[in-house]
Amino acid sequence: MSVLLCLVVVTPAPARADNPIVQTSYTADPAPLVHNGRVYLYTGHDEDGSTYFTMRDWRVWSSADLVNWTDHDSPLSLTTFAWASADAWAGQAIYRDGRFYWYVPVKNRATGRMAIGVAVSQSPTGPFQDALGRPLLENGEIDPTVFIDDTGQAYLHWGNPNLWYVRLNADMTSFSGAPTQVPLTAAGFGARSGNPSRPTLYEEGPWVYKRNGVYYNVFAAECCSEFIAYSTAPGPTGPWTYRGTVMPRQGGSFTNHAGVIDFNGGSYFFYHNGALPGGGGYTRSVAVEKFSYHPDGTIPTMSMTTAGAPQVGTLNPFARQEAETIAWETGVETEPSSEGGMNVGWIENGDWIKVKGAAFGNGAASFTARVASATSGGRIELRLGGPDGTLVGTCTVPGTGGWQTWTTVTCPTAGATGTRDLYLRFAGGSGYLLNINWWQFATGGGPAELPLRRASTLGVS
Ligand code: FUB
Repeated sequence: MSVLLCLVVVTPAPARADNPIVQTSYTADPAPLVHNGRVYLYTGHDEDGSTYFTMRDWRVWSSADLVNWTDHDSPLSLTTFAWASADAWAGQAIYRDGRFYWYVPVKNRATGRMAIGVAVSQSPTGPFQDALGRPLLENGEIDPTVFIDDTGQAYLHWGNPNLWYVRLNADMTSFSGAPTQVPLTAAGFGARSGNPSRPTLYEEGPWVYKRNGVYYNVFAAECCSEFIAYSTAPGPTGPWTYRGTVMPRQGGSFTNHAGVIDFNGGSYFFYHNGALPGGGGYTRSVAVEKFSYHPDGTIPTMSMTTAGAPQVGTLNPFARQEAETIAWETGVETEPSSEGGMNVGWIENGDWIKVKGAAFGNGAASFTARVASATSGGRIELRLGGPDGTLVGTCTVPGTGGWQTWTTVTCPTAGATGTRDLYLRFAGGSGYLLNINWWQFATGGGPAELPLRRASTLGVS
């Protein structure tokens, strides 16, 4: 019996899932972009309860560590394109000369056909404007992917059921020459049987990039369900050679869609599945895996996991952190904040937010949060290791008279040392308790008190 008890005590708790990346809404068609030490993740947005690809806007998320993701809301929607009527489907954003260009497929109201639009912004998180006021190009096909070769020449590939490319001009909003069709051969894209109108595995969702002198096209293959496959080429326009499977058919969504980056010395594969509660083919969620290219540059076959990528570094809890920076959550949602950015809301008793790998070092002495409540408030319990983990502090939030009427609360903390997963667990009565905009730990009495402490330390007070 004592041996059994001992085993129970020392058995570590199972690792908590961090995949899919976002739980506050359904996301699809990931397009990651590395910029200034962060990964910006551009996604589509499946409406709750959707029974078709009913998609009206796109979303942006960002992360410095690939596990804690910050919500940047929706800086691009169908309404950005006055000429678009529906179908905010799979796109990709890229940076060039101080601007971010986001290429997306949408339905052209005037023609009823799918067209490619381009939106532009000076910030990776928008807001984005329609760069042209009309489609960049239109041939009824979808899923643009963009890359800039070492020569400076940019290429846009897209297509379903065919595969096309154009050479973009340096302004990124016009192109030279006519759209060119890539020959879909069995050697280039694998053979499909039983479908004479689609003789190769190529289906849609190309992701074209260059790495170590090799051009890659990672694409959704052979609907339905799709798997992810890839081809390589010695040049940006081919000739392509089929290389095999990147990710088999898995995950409860009949589509999949790839995005591939290198970040901080690692390689990462983004995709989508139907893994969230209520998830499926039209309620998808973006997830990520870390992988290593084989020495010859080929891509290993990988499976979907619930663990996701390992954290790159740690999160600094002594720097102000947006409440909408989340590794995992249950019960909460996000919304635009009157103070800028987003806040977390719709918080009820028992809901929680996980922030992974918070580096407390020698210890935190206090916790400060920016909060609001139109009711009588509640409590923020600060726990380590799990939603029921060690309690290191409790902050009481009063009613403030409105969900966007913000005040700052500070409470003492004890026992938060080392690098731990932090859980903000919310407690109180029934109904919605409070909103939270940002939070920050301090080694002393709280951020507001730090200047005073410094002054008294210097003998100035
Ligand atoms: O999200 C709508 C469509 O589903 C995308 O354009 C395709 O790539 C597929 O994922």
